Amino acid sequence: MTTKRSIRLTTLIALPAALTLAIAAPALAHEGNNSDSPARHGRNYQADLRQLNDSGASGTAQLSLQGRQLTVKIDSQGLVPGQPHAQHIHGSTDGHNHHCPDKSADSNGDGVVTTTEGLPAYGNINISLTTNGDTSKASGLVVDRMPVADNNGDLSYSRTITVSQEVADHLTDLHIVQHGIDPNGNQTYDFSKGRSDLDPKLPQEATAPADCGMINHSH
Ligand SMILES: [Cu+2]
Repeated sequence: MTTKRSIRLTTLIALPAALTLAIAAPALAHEGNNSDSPARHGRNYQADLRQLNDSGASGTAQLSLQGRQLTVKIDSQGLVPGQPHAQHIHGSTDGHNHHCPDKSADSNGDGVVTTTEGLPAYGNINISLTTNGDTSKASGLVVDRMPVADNNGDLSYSRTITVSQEVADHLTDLHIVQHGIDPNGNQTYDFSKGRSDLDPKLPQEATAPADCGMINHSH
């Protein structure tokens, strides 16, 4: 019994170390780079997050890229207090001209641009900006690994992730979307706007986009 427990504990402790190594390895691979290459110095980007769905949310995302190591820092205000906010980098890296949607994307006219209605404009989830673990599209709605706004509706997020070369090369074709709105102002996600078109177990309020910003070079 004791042996079994200690093995299990060792596995739990060893796992984060293995993950850390896996994340660190690509960075080491860049050490041979020519010192003049942009990847060596890093490149900086910014996205001004503007409200969607009259959410009142706004924010700034600052991104820096070293090789394929992308650091994403987001500071937002006006989000639903105490609630998780799914956030993603949307868009594709194959030359599609995606952009943040406007109200005309509300195709059924119910006053909410849902994630599905916005999809033709902002494209699919490319990266899920989770707080830990997987960052693929598959984690898009894993709300227990998404950042939570504080009691004032402020949200701070910072994480360094390894991205594909395609994403590193096409960051300015992509944009950042934060989700979660509260049209009836009761400070929680409820079903007043129906069920989420993405996952019927979740309220529409939890998955509808709150703000969006295109990723641009910053100087
Ligand atoms: Cu999204």
